Amino acid sequence: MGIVWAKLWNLFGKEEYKIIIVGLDNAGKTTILYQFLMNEVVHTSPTIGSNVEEVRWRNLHFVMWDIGGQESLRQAWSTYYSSTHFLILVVDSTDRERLQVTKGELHQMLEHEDLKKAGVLIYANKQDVKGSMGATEITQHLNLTSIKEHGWHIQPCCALTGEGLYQGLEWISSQINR
Ligand SMILES: Nc1nc2c(ncn2[C@@H]2O[C@H](COP(=O)(O)OP(=O)(O)OP(=O)(O)O)[C@@H](O)[C@H]2O)c(=O)[nH]1
Ligand SMILES: [Mg+2]
Repeated sequence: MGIVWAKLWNLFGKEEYKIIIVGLDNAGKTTILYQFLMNEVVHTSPTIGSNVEEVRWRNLHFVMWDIGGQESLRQAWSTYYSSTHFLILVVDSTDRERLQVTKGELHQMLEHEDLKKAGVLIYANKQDVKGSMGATEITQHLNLTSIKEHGWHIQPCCALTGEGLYQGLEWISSQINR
């Protein structure tokens, strides 16, 4: 009975999945959050602190935390980690110079006790910009193949058009239904 109940509970979207959206400032995190919420591009300014929204998609119910990425705010990221099911790392694919900084932040996060069980979705955002890096290049620079303790997936996207965003959620859904 317990299992049947749990499946029904899931079917009706009662279970909440906590997602934290991190990445350097200007990566497009807030733009992505509000694309999920409203299917539109909102005008953003740099996030100080965080935004949190409930996003329902199919039968899934997500609580998404979009956390400010400026350098001075990054040390506070860890206060958001507890009970996180998925980590979304947003990369500005035009920002070659700071990819090493992102790499450092990512690998440090993955060491954190509270994120031990979290799946990791990397959005290679801003694919609309000519000359932006593709998924293969970003995979290499972030050394994603060294991640063995977490399920991970990289998804190219453009937050302005929404292209690729739901393919990312498809991957999250596949991890939940495994
Ligand atoms: N060309 C292009 N611009 C984008 C894309 N996604 C976001 N932007 C722009 O990038 C800028 C920063 O986007 P935000 O969503 O505010 O970035 P953020 O990651 O939330 O930044 P912080 O809150 O400072 O951490 C805005 O001007 C967005 O319109 C994209 O896919 N393509
Ligand atoms: Mg923001």
